[in-house]
Amino acid sequence: MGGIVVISVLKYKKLPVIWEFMRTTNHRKIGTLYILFGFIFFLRAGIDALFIRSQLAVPNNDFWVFQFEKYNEVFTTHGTMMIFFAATPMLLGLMNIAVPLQIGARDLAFPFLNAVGFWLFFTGGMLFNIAFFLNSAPAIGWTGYAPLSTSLFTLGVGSDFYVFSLQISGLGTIFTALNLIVTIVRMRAPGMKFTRMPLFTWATLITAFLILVAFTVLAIGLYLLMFDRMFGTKFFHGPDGDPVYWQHLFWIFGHPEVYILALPAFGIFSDIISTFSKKRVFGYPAMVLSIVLIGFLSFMVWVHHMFTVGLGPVTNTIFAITTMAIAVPTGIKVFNWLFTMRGGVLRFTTPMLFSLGFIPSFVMGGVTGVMLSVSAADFQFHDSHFVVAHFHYVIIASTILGIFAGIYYYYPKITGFVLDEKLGKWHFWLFLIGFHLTFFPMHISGLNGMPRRVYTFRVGEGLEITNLLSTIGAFTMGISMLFFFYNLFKTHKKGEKVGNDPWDGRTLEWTVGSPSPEHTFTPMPFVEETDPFWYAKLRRERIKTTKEHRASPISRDSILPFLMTITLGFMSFCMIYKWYVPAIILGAGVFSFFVIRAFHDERAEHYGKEQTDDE
Ligand code: HEM
Ligand SMILES: [Cu+2]
Repeated sequence: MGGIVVISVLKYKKLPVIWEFMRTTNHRKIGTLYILFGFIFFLRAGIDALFIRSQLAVPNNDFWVFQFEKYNEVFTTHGTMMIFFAATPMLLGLMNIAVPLQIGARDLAFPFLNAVGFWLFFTGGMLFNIAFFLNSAPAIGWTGYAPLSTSLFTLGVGSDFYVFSLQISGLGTIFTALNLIVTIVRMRAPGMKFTRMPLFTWATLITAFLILVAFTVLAIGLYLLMFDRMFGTKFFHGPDGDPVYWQHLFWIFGHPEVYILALPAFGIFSDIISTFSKKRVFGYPAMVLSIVLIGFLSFMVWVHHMFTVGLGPVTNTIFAITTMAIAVPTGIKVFNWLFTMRGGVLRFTTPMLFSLGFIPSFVMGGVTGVMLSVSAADFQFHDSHFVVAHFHYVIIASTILGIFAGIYYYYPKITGFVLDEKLGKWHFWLFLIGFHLTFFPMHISGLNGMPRRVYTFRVGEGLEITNLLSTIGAFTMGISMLFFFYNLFKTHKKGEKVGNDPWDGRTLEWTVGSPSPEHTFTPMPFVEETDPFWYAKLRRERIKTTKEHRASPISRDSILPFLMTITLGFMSFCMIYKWYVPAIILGAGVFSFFVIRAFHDERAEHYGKEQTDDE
């Protein structure tokens, strides 16, 4: 993969473009980078999934090297990469691209910080991937359960790679969340009240708050684990430590994390379903309220991951009830999506198909979720493939279908091209069919006793057919991705650019050029209702604008974010191998970049000009 990139870069002499993207602080370009690298990591984790499924295709299988300890490494890499380095960043990318445009802002509130956030994710992702090439991939599951993850049981550096790469990329995620909160609260166009904000922006706002709390808890957990592993503390093992403490910290982060993945997708679906039904979203206040409620409840349910730990029936019952409660706001949203389509003028474009595929698939994941929330029943389901089926139904139906819907929908805003619809439909149908074929049989394997995280099964356990079907389904999903690649290739080859508004959109992002220019919204739009662009078009008017000026963020190129984070990456690498002297030197380097930044403002030469016009 890297080789192909390097060769094509050298061949087409794209070095100036790379240099440009390394220094950019523009929200569209950073969003593009997020999606690009998130996607590369998605492929890597997807290939891991195919290795897992190849090993599990038939009983007593001995596929290449992917058994025993290697199997542990593969599913750990798969899970960790999918959650932290594929799903989360691709969503952050879509937010970066769409949110400023949806609210009529020029950029995120802190463009420099935005670049730092992206490069932290990039550095974390690279660090995690390097482990594989040093034959030190972590093998502790994406949950890093103690005491397995402590130095008592994993002596090698694999678990340290897990700790440091998640710590670094998590920091970037926190920065970006802060940035999004300030942007949405402070940078909205005049008249865009909270009650007029598009739902993707609403979902982003709530998600950003979840990130702020959840990723902070993760950071604390990872620090403690780092101390346990490197400096001999005993938070999670030994007579005074407790592995259950890790589980609490991890799941206080981990459960909200699944909503950090789901809520933005809900927002994307709401906007898309409304656009392609030519109707306002049904029950806007209920939609917003249910996002808020889901966000709040997501912090009240973490113990449903720990029903079998032995916290007692009272605790289990309380958390069973709070878990079931989440079904209520989720159900409200499902009905509102259906009512939005009712009586609408439907257009079955690719983004719409991905949104429609989401609804029944997600409901199926929700149903098994309610089953799992019954704490007594969970003793049967726990750590079986039933759980694997459940969470893939939820995550893939919401996050992954949402990301694809978002990529097809916003592709014109990113590149100026609309992706080919016919190939898009092939991609959608093969992906959806492959998805159900992979994961539906896993419910049955799970109920038949197939444990999670175990690399094989025997003949005559009633697991042969379901596993074979799952493997065929997984490869069908793999094949569907080839249609996506061909689509990218063909679309760019054909090279037909589109105008501002290829989908007949409703919100402000469709009033600016495709791809979105670096300087938008001068003069500033003035918003008087939800879906302002749509109603302006109905009245055959232009969007109202205002002469007033308002301080707006200025994005200016700077290589500092890249240097800071790469140095931090090298420092972490030295820490992992306990090379403390170079680590301290590199740490001083990171600090000095902060000092340079404090005394140097890349926007300096621009001050005073900003109010003029064309900029
Ligand atoms: C694209 C097709 C995918 C396939 C075929 C697939 C397959 C699998 C399988 C078979 C396992 C169980 C491994 C085991 O317990 O031994 C697994 C685990 C997991 N998958 Fe996926 N998966 C896919 C996509 C995803 C996506 C998109 C995400 C999240 C965004 C994801 C997140 C996870 C997580 C968190 C685990 C748990 C890993 C662990 O136990 O440490 N997967 N996957
Ligand atoms: Cu949960």
